[in-house]
Amino acid sequence: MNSLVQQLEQYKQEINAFVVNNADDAEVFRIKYLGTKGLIKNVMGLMKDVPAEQKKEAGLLLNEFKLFTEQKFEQLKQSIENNSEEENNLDWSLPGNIVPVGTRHPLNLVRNKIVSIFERLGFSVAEGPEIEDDWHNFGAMNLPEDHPARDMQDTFYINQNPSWLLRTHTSSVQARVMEKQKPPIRVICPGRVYRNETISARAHCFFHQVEGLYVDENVSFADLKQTLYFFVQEMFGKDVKVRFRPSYFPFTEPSAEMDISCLICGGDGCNVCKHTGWVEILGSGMVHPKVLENFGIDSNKYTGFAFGMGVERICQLKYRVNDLRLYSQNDVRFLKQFTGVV
Ligand code: 2NL
Repeated sequence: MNSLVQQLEQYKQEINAFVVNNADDAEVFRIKYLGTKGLIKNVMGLMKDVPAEQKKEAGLLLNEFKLFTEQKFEQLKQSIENNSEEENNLDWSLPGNIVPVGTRHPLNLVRNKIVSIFERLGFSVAEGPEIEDDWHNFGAMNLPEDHPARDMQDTFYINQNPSWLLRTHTSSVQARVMEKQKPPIRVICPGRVYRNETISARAHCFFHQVEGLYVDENVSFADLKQTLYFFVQEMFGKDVKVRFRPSYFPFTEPSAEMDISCLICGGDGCNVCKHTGWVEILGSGMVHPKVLENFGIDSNKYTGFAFGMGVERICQLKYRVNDLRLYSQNDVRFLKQFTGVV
C-alpha cells in the first residue's frame, strides 16, 4: 500500500513537470497518461494485486490520481488555446504603426541656412543671454539715453530689477564678444529678441534675428556689400538683384538698408513689394567708431561692418508666410507643410 502511495506521488511530480507548447505536445500527454495503453490504465490494473481489505482505500487513491491527471490535461489544453488565440488575432502582414516624425520649425530651417552660409565665409556663431543689462543692449551700442528705442513702450524691463531687460536685438551678444575677444572678429549671432508691440499679422512681441559683425584692419564698405550680396545669392538664388539705400542706425556710420528684387512678382509689382518691385531684407553699416572704442578697440587701426536681419522676414520671402503669428501658434497644419525641408 505504501509503495502504491509513493509510486503515485512520483507520477504526480512527473505530470506536474510536463511542459506543453502546442497541440502536438498535449496529444503526447494524453496518449502517455490517459490513452487506452496509457499510465492510468496501467495503474488501474494494479488493483487486482491489492489485498481485499485494502481495495477500498487503493480505489480511492487511484480515482483521485485519475482525476488529478484529467484536470492537468484540461489545464494544459486551456493554456494552449489561450496562446493560439493571441497568435490568431495577430495579423503579421499588417504594416507597423507609423510614428509621425516632427518637422523642423520654419524659423529654425531658415536660421540654419543663414548660419551655414556665413559659416562658409569664416564667421563663427556666438550666443548670449536673453535677459540683458542696459549697457550690453543699449549703452555699448551707442544708443543715447533719450533714443526712442529705449522707450518703455519698446523694451520689456524686468519688474524685480529694472536695470535688467529682455534684449531688443542680438547686438548685445556682439558686445559680449568684443568685451572678450580682440580683432579679428567675425561672428554671427542668431537668437530671439523681444519688443513691446501689439501682436498682429505684421508685429509680434518677440521675433528672431541674425546679426553679424566683422572687425579687422582694412575692412571696407565694399566688403560689406560683397558679403551681403553673396549671402542673398546663396539664400535666394543667382538671379536676385540687390540695392542699398542710405539709412540710420545709432551703432553704424554710414548705415544702409539692403533691398532685394521681389521674388514673388519678379519685380513687376505685387502686395509683398507694395508695387515697388523691391523688398527690404536687412540693415547694415560700418561699425560706429564709438562702439569700437567702448571695447578698447582702436578705431584708427580697426574698422568693421555689421548687419542685422529678421529671420521671420527671410522666412516670409522664402516660404510666403504672410502672418507672423503663425510662427508661434504651433498649428500642425502650418508646421507640417515644412515636412522634408532640410
Ligand atoms: C536691422 C538692423 C543692424 C547692426 C544691426 C551692429 C552690431 C554691432 C555693431 C554695430 Cl556689434 N551694428 N548690428 C548694424 C546695423 C543694422 O540691424 O534692421 N535688424 C533687423
